[in-house]
Amino acid sequence: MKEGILDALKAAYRLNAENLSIERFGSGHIHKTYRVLAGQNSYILQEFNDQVFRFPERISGNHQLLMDHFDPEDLPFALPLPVANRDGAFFTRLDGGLYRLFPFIKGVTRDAIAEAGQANRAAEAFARFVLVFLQADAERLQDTIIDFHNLEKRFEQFDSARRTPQVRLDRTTKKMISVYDSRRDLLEKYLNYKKELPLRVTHNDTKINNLIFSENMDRVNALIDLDTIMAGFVFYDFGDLVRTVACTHDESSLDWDSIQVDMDKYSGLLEGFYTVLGGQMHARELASLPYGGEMMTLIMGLRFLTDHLNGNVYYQVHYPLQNLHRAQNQAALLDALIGKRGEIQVLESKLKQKITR
Ligand code: GN1
Ligand code: MG
Repeated sequence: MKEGILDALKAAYRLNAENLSIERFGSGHIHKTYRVLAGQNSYILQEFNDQVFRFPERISGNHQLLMDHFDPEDLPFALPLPVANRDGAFFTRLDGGLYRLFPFIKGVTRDAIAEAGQANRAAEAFARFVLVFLQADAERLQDTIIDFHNLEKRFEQFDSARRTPQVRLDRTTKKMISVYDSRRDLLEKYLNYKKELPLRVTHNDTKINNLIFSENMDRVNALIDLDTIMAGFVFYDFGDLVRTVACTHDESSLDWDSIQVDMDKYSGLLEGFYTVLGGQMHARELASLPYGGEMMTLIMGLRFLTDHLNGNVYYQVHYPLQNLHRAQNQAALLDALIGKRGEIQVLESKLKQKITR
């Protein structure tokens, strides 16, 4: 954090405290996040990544649109929006960077989850988010990142990165290129769903560390990282949860040879979505959920590999090969998910019977 930022921040948000203290916080890959202590008060400060989010005003516009149509009382957890600065704005330009301040919500975040009950609570929270806005006209939301989950466009970006790689194509990189290349059958499915499913208000970044749980993990206190709320398919939100919860190792693990699907947690997730959204969505939407697990794992792996080929220009990395390793990890998870299609179908039938009974 640059010198002088804290003083500027104090002025911009009229923070009445002698001393501010600040430390890095969380494990997000895009913005730089800090926890700020200002006397008795605690905040989250974010150095906003406007290379990734090129239209910050669209984020505020989307949030405004949703707040106009929805009553926070309808959700059993908080959706923390930024604090307005002394000019009434949600973004503050300080020394060339763009910053936001959020109220600090007490609780814990996790990159992985310990048991199926917690998976179920996480899924119910994300499903409730979709449910609350189900009647909203999702197409009035603006795209805060264009083609964010557009699998076709992500394959095009991958193809273009392959043509002009910024890194040496060693054996592993070549192997990963061919692994991801061979998954275009999932793109065909995507294009079919695109023709038939309705767009909903979706969160689009439902990785598990975007929930704040109570200390003992028995309830969800808040749903965070609201920048990617846009029109999307419900399977995106189910899918990113599968990717980050229903696996035996999280996306940063290097032990990809041991990655398996955790079927108890998977079942907890599916049950959470069925319980909240089962009677509310079209049957085809409900049936598309398992595809989301595969598609979101594929798209993240593809984006990690593309970023590796581009020389790590998008995601924050702790070491040069990290994006390649993330792509290897996601490829293994995708394999494991595809291997579980039969078991997942059995699970779906059971749950369907349960909700129609
Ligand atoms: C990014 O910001 P964070 O870490 O929650 C990314 C997601 C990916 C995720 C992979 C705006 O999310 O799409 O799923 O990393 N967000 C953006 O871990 O690209
Ligand atoms: Mg995050």
